[in-house]
Amino acid sequence: MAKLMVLTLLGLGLALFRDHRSSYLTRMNAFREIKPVELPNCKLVKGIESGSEDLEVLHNGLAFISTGLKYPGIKVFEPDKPGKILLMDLNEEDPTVLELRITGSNFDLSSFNPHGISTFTDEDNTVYLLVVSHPDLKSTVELFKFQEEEKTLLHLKTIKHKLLPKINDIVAVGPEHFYATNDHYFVDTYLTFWEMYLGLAWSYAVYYSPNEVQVMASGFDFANGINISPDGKYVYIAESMAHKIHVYEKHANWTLTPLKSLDFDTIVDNISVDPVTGDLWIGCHPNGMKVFFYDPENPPGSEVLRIQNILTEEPKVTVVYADNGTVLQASTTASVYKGKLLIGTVFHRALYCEL
Ligand SMILES: *[C@@H]1O[C@H](CO)[C@@H](O)[C@H](O)[C@H]1NC(C)=O
Ligand SMILES: *[C@@H]1O[C@H](CO)[C@@H](O)[C@H](O)[C@H]1NC(C)=O
Ligand SMILES: *[C@@H]1O[C@H](CO)[C@@H](O)[C@H](O)[C@H]1NC(C)=O
Ligand SMILES: [Ca+2]
Ligand SMILES: [Ca+2]
Repeated sequence: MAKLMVLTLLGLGLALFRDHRSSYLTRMNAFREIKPVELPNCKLVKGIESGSEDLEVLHNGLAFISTGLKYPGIKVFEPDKPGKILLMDLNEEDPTVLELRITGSNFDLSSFNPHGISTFTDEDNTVYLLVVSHPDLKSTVELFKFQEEEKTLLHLKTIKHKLLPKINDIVAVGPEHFYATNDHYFVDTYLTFWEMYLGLAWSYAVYYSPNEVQVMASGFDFANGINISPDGKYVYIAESMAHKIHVYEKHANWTLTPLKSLDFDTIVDNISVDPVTGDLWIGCHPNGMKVFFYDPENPPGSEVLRIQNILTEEPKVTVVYADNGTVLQASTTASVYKGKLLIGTVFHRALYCEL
């Protein structure tokens, strides 16, 4: 309640300042134009037209893709269709997607609204898929067991918590254990708009386990993608509106200590980590205004960054792919598997390219 008061007062105060508008546009990266960077042999993934907000590739080349996100303020091409989880086998020559059937008696498919996803593989090779969902614009984490033979997802449980009010992405560190980002402090669409417009930076990251839930990092201007290094020692968080990637040292008690931050000229979204090299692959929105105020005549572009040697003094950042929206609009995520790159988008297609 105190924060609500502060917000109202701040809103009234700051609305008077013209400067605020310009800082808002800077945070949105509203002036950024795209210089195309192409990759050879790109193919659109058949069967994905309305988004692939997040994807995750298992060690064996099976990729899970979440599609059909409905998020306030963001364009939706198929508002009446519930979201789905798709499976794609990247070992195939010309991979196609297959919808994973969801089983389990207590799961309401009609309100499934999948956002960030993450997997956890147990010692006995059981694959758990954790999916952030927004049924009726609330936030839950849905826990599934992947049944590869049957190509189904068995729903095991729904996780909700007051410290998980507005989840964007998660990274699983156990079957029911994860770090999650809340992209805003408020849940209400009107209040989140003001929170974002004013740049309050009240977004935060949480560690969740069945017996302990704790805020581990806070003060973000839209915390978005979160991921972990292959050795499990470092956690990465994308701060979208500040255009930063933060690196944290992760301790045995799950607390995080800030180590360093990298600045970019783009709105960083989901972070994927190459399990072999440890490189970060980041889906980015070059210009946030074009994502939030969608105009088909002037669509948002896409950009994929690769960061090598992030822990050293001189990380190497490469723009691997960039498009003005003709091919791919609003990229959120990018993952590599055996020399190929799979790129997902908020509400548009998915692209599969050779590197
Ligand atoms: C997005 O982030 C998750 C961490 O929650 C990561 O595991 C996943 O690989 C990322 N998706 C891609 C492919 O960028
Ligand atoms: C967690 O571990 C770190 C590093 O060992 C330590 O500095 C910190 O005090 C611990 N925090 C808690 C809450 O136990
Ligand atoms: C994007 O680039 C393509 C080719 O590079 C060009 O034909 C097209 O007009 C551009 N579109 C926009 C919206 O700038
Ligand atoms: Ca994710
Ligand atoms: Ca995201």
